[in-house]
Amino acid sequence: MVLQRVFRAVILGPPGSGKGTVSGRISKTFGLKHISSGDLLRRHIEAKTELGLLLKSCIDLGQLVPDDVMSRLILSDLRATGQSSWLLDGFPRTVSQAESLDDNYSVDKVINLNVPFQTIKQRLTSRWTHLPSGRIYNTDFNPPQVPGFDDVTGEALVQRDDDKPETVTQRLKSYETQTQPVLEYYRSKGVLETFTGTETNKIWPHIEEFLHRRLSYVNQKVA
Ligand code: G5P
Ligand code: MG
Repeated sequence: MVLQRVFRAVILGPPGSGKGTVSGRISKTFGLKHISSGDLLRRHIEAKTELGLLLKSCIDLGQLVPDDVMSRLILSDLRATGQSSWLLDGFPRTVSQAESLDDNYSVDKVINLNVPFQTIKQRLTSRWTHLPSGRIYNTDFNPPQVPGFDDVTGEALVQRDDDKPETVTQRLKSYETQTQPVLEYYRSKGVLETFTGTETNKIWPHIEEFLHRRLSYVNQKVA
């Protein structure tokens, strides 16, 4: 689908709810640029800068990075993408971040993945990631062709340090206290769309249909 107008969306959901997996499908099907806050932070950590060390200390504890640091990083990334359509994955995660985003951009739709916490805990311990691209695998759900190696580049996959069970528990707590209020924030603005389930393959057709309808409406309004 070729978009005739800029379309900007956010994907929300607890850790491990499938935001990265669904974002990959949305960006492939609809051509939105996928911007993941977690991938952005992990690239800073890989670069071993002073900022990277500060970020790692928050992430490894399952705590959120301070709002001012996070908003500055994401907004500068968004400015660099210019006038394109995008899908933000993992940002905003607090009401203060949502307000900074609103001060700079208008968000057309927010996709909320509502997946039970019990389902999530099992998934994260079997996740493998290709850090440079952010490609995600799972030994049960979508295993790589060769165990431990990326399908596209053949490079080694790693397990994220914050996928240890105790850190996952802390991440879920941060989600409940700090991120759930963001759902209410967007609900009151009338842009929130929630998709509930335990399997990405069952949730995905509903999201795809919703975006097809929504994006053809955007194009009709432009024509
Ligand atoms: P991240 O990197 O944004 P989280 O915690 O929000 O991390 P995460 O863990 O990346 O979210 P996800 O993207 O929602 O999860 O899920 P995913 O990777 O697609 O799927 C999880 C696993 O399940 C994968 O292995 C996938 O293959 C598998 N899977 C998917 N669907 C199915 C299915 O149907 N069945 C099965 N069996 N498996 C499936 O943030 C990390 C940290 O960075 C900081 C925080 O410290 C955060 O904890 N951070 C921020 N701090 C402040 N503000 C922000 N805005 C921040 N953003 C990041
Ligand atoms: Mg992710």
